[in-house]
Amino acid sequence: LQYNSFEDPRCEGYLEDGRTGMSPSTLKRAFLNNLFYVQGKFKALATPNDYYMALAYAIRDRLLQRWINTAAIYTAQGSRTVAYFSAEFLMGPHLGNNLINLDIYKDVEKGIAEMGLNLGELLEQEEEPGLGNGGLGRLAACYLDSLATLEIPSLGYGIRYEFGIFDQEIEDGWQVEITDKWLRFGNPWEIARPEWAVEVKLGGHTDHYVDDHGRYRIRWVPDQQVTGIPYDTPILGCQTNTANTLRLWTAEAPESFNFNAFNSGDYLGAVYEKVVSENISKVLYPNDDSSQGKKLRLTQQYFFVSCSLQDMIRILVGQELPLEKFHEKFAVQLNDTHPAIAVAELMRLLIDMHHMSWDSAWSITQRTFAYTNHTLLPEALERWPVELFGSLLPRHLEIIYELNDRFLDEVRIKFPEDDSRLSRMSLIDESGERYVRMAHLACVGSHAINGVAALHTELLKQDVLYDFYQMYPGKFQNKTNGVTPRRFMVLSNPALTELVTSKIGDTWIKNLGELQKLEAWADNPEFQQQWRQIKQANKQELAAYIQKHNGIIVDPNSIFDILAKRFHEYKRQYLDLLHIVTLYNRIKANPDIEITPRTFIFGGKAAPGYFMAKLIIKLINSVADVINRDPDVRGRLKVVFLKNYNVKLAQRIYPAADLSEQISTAGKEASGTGNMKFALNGALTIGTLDGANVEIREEVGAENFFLFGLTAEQVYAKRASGYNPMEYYNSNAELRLALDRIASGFFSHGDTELFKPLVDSLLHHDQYFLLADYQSYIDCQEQVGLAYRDQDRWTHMSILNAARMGKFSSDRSIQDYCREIWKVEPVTITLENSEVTDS
Ligand code: KOT
Repeated sequence: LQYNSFEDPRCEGYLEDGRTGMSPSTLKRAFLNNLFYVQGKFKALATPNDYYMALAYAIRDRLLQRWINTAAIYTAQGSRTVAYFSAEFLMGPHLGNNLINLDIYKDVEKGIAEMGLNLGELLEQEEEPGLGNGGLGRLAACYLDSLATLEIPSLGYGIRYEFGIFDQEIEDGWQVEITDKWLRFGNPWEIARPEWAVEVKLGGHTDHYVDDHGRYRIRWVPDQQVTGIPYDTPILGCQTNTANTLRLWTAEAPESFNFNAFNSGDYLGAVYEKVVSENISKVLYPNDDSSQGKKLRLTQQYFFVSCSLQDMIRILVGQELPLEKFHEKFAVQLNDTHPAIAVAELMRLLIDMHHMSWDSAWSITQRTFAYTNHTLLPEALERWPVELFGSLLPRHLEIIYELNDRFLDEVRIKFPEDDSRLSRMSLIDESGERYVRMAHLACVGSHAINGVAALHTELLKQDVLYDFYQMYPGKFQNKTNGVTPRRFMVLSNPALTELVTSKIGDTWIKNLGELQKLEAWADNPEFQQQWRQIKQANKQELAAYIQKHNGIIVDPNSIFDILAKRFHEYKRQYLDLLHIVTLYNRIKANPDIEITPRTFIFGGKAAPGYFMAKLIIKLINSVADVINRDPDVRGRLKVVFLKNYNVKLAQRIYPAADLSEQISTAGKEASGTGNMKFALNGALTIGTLDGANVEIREEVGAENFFLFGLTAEQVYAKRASGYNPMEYYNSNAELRLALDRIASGFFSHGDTELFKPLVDSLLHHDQYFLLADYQSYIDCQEQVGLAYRDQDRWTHMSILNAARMGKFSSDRSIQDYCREIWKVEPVTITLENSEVTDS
């Protein structure tokens, strides 16, 4: 990283410049200049948002030289580039992260304080860009951070949703959704690039004809056209000059398309067309791990994929490279099947628009794409009714049919006389209504297919993608997820960062494996005490937040037992509730019973149409209302639901957690990444052998992990042999009491109907094996309570958990992708290279 300042010894030889200098005095001047010239305010009139904006622009100025140099050097060198295609990027606020990656957080904090302001309060002003639902979108954001930090040429491509994930309010215990107007006050981090707009066709039909040279050709005659405008955001790496680009597309009506309507005087008709076009990038679909088959959703997917591929061809041509080198210039990662239509779109662009032969186009396509699968849930596997698909993308449907014919021929050769295999593997599901299977398209069109944790990849091979594994064993790889320690430790847990750095230096920030050196301190009484004090202070901060937002007073000496993630039945928030109700029942039956005091904290959103998930939120709030007011449990149990769980709130929660709940049904959670963020901040995990929990436990040691529940294999066996949840209900008195309490109306003012769907679903179906795992979970929680009473032992375990998180840095994940899938190398960015820019 280079600094332009006379005062800073790190920047000998560089010119202090009002726009790029990082000395405290220059930063202060830039801040006040922006307040005046950009916000049009002086201090007496400025709002906190004006101050935030002034600082954001000052920091953006410091990114620009790096950003421009990065682009210039990549262009000059024609660098091989990763394009990460994702319908979601859950970035979280930019300002704090940029201060960390520029390594000027403390200087800026001090400078801001000298002006009588508080940096923390300014950071709070930033509306977070919530352009994702949860794990999948946040993973994309962590990966962009690591790509920049590792100096890998890369672009993130996605959609600039006008409304991101909804804001969650709680009214009478129920979730209420409010639109997320994140762009209301402007977005200082993006720059529109209308000069790179592209056109995207939709609908209509295809024309087969013979051209002037007697060649057979196909032309797509659309009935609608939209314009994609790119908006670029710089993604700065940590302590490096590399600033990569996140390029998000907005849909607009093309200026010329409705010329006829305007000319014929149909003004309102023409404006209506404009509104329809702009709807495409209007709102993020709020479903996590499920797919609804809506046409607008397919339109969004196709829109951003087509914009991005056309943009990449523009870049290639701009570098005077032939189209035959597309796959040498770009490695495209498909973040699940949301962008999988790219396989057919690249074929169309190469064949129809650039007149390439089918075989050449197919070879380039397969060598370009790689596909990451993020889910084992059948309801999340995307399929589109053939009719809907053909009405939007008639040419792509033809291409997919042709691909399918050729692919099924290959299958026939490898597995002769096996019709059922052909119908299982076909790109078209013809078992009933006909569907296009996007996962199959992604598998056929990619040279690499990966799961996101070791167990998940194994289950893909054995089950969901079994036929494809038999067909193409060499394509399958595992890439265990990771998280960025910059946002989820350095930025969010400064006190712990400082303690760690005081012992082992600061190189762990870019080389997380070095945390292992902390093991030497795990039993040092003084270190243990410092570690505990920091956790305690973080818990006090969260307690203050809870008091402010929920009006509930919680005890920072109690176990902070936290479950924070999207609401889904497979994630089993309800199992956590059964534990709470069980403890409550024990206290009611025996008021003197000894129980380690706990604060149960929940956070998470439910998909607006997911009735059961929303009812579970209502049940948590109802149980909280009763327990928090009952004098019998005072000082022992508290239950808190924190509304509107998002990246900002997650950054407050992880540092304050003692216990991380990772309790999904084994075989259902592909990986999980919250599990990694909690452990990195010193929380212990109670969890099943699911997703990345398996690897976390391997790393931290079985003795430092609270394991319970059936294995994935046992779950399958139980399902196969006929699972009867009622047996557990009948034979387990405490379980029966807990369920009866909920059914009885005890938590619902006597209403026995309200929670009936929840109780009935457990007793009669229990798809996710809560009752089968109940006793094991309760017993394990008993062990947690006991362990917490021995604070030295607990602290020892907590230190070892953090110390052994090295594997779960997204830097490690990205290095694995670079080496084993993308075959891409770092490019060093310097600032003094005046050959490429006039700096
Ligand atoms: C959503 C719709 C369709 C297919 C997959 C999803 C999906 C999967 N959304 N989020 N995920 C999560 O992705 C994370 C990152 O890999 C995983 O850690 C997590 O287990 C998935 O549930």
